[in-house]
Amino acid sequence: MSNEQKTLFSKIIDREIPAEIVHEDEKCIVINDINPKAKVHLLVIPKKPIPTLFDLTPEDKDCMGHMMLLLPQLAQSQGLEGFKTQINTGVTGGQEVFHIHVHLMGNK
Ligand code: DGP
Repeated sequence: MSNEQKTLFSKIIDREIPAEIVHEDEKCIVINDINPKAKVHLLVIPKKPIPTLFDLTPEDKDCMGHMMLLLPQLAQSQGLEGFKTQINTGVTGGQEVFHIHVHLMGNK
């Protein structure tokens, strides 16, 4: 993939753009949102650059399940007793970066 075609989040995954990385494993990366809407505002991002939830295929089940299981672990490691999640989907769904990401937001 050429650099112009890469998503912002793929550039962060490839360390071409800096970000505060909270967690990384073989399937996903977790960063602090640059414009936090809560005391803790993380973005959980699959390494595969899937544009939106509409583009998911059965082969993505494992990765998406992995990200769901990671959410409560991340929240606990951030000292949160509760949290909100959000996945904006499509322009009319408020999505700005077309590489799936789960917002994890919480206040202590
Ligand atoms: P969404 O609207 O769901 O596509 O959210 C995109 C989020 O990405 C938004 O909350 C701000 C965040 N964001 C945008 N650019 C950057 C960046 O360069 N670094 C980081 N860490 N977050 C970013």
